[in-house]
Amino acid sequence: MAKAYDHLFKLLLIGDSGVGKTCLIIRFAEDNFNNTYISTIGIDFKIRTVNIEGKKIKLQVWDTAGQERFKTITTAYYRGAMGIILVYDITDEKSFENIQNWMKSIKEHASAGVERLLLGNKCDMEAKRRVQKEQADKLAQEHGIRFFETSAKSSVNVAEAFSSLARDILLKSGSRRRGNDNKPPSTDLKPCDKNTKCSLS
Ligand SMILES: Nc1nc2c(ncn2[C@@H]2O[C@H](COP(=O)(O)OP(=O)(O)O)[C@@H](O)[C@H]2O)c(=O)[nH]1
Ligand SMILES: [Mg+2]
Repeated sequence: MAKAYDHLFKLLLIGDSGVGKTCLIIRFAEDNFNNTYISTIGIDFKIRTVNIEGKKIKLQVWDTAGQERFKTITTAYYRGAMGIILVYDITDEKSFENIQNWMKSIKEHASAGVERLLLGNKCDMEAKRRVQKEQADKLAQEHGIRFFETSAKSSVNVAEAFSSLARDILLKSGSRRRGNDNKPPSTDLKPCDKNTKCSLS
C-alpha cells in the first residue's frame, strides 16, 4: 500500500481571542465556516494532507482551544511545533499590537528553529479595517517572516497561507538534512549527461 504521507508537520495558531483562529483551522481542514459554539470553545487539532513539491505533507493543526483568553498557554502547547501561525484581526488594532507579545511568547516557549507566519484575518470586513496592510508588512519584514491577509469567512488566502508555511518547513528541513542550513544545494554535484559519469568532486 502506498504510504499515506511523506512528512507530518505539527502547526499551531496563536493570537488574541476572537481573531478567528478556530475558524481558520475549520476553513482549512473542512472548507467550512460556522459561527456556532465550536469556534467559541475551540477544538484540539485538525488534520489535512497537502501536496507540496511532489510530497504528501500531513498537517496537524493545533488550536489553543480558548486557553489564550486566560493567558495559560504554556510550553506544552508549543512542544514539537514546526510552524506557528500568528493571527490578528484587521478590524482590531489591539490584536495587532499584541502580535509583539505573541512573538515574545514564541521566543520563550517554542524551539529556536520554528517557522513563523503572520496572518491578518477578517479581510472581508474592509469597511471596519483598523490595521493597514503596510503596517503588517513592515512588522513581518522586521521579523523576517511571511504575511498574508486572510478571510476564514470568504475563504481568501487560507489554503495559500497554510501551504506556504508547509513549503517553508519542507525546504528548511531539506537543507538541514543536507547539513547546510539556508544555503542552496551543493554546487559540487556535476550535472549528468550521456557522456559523463555523475560524480561528486
Ligand atoms: N467576518 C469575519 N468573521 C470571522 C472571520 N473569522 C472568524 N470570524 C468570526 O470571529 C469570531 C471569532 O472567531 P473564532 O474562530 O472563535 O476566534 P478565536 O477565538 O481566535 O478562535 C466568530 O464570531 C467568527 O464567526 C472572518 O474571516 N471574517
Ligand atoms: Mg478559538
